[in-house]
Amino acid sequence: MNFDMNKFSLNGKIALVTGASYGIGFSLACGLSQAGATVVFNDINQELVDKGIVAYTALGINARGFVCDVTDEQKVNEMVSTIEKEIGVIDILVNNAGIIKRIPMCEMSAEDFRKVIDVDLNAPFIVAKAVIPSMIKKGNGKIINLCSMMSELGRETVSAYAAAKGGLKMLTKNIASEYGEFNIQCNGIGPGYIATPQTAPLRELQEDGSKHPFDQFIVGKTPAARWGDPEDLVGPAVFLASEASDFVNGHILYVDGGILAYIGKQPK
Ligand code: NAP
Ligand code: GCO
Repeated sequence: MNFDMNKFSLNGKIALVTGASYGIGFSLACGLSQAGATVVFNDINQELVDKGIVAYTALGINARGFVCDVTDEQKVNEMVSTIEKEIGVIDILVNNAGIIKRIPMCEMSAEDFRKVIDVDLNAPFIVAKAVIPSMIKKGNGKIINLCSMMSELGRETVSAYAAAKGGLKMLTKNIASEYGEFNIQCNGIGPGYIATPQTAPLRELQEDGSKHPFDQFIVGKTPAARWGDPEDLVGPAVFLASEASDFVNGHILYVDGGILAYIGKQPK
């Protein structure tokens, strides 16, 4: 056996990362680019896309950005067909765009609940549906869905997010089941608690300068004893985007510093 290490390379591949002006999406797109891929991203408004372009350019990455709300099926279809015409068929889709609303369930409006489901579950369906036909014609494709600890666990205030991310885990397995025969692999990355703007409210310092109680709670729950960094997700994403993972399908790769393996600190 002589394993070809070039299977980890993304040279010649085109990757679309949704919601990737900053945060996890930005880091993943940078990693895919550093592994050889041409990167395309979208975000919800022009200001964010411009901010993303400046950040990519500063790293020497020539990324093309689109304004596109991933919940809008017509806009998504238009964006995908423009990418296919002007850049090429999308080989790698990373469904990263997501939102969270932290509201106790009985105080949450049905409208807020639907909004979270729309962005975190319906949108990955819409974007995947838009890219799969050309992947089938081309004979290969990789879809990576950003799942969560909440694909497995619940906690106070995140009912809609947990429902969406649990659903996204099953959408991942279903895409793998339905399109695996066309050499399309659909896997999830389940990040642990990662320091990004989305989790900033959980890490704010208290008035007396002490750490937020949730911050201390997460560090205690994580065998690695720290928050994750978006960079921690890059290696797993490059692997799942590359030919090295061609027989990995419908898997959720938890990148959580060990949270899901851990029963919690034992009393002293
Ligand atoms: P983030 O900092 O909030 O970034 C999410 C990005 O998605 C933002 O640029 C956001 O734009 C964009 N977005 C939101 N709604 C959109 C829409 N309808 N269309 C297009 N773009 C949209 O989040 P993050 O922490 O980087 O998380 C990225 C993904 O990883 C999410 O799916 C999240 O649920 C998941 N995740 C995060 C963590 C964590 O600990 N941070 C852990 C597990 C999973 P706006 O700025 O306008 O909202
Ligand atoms: C929360 C957090 C989480 C994380 C992440 C965990 O309020 O509990 O925001 O849900 O962002 O998804 O994996």
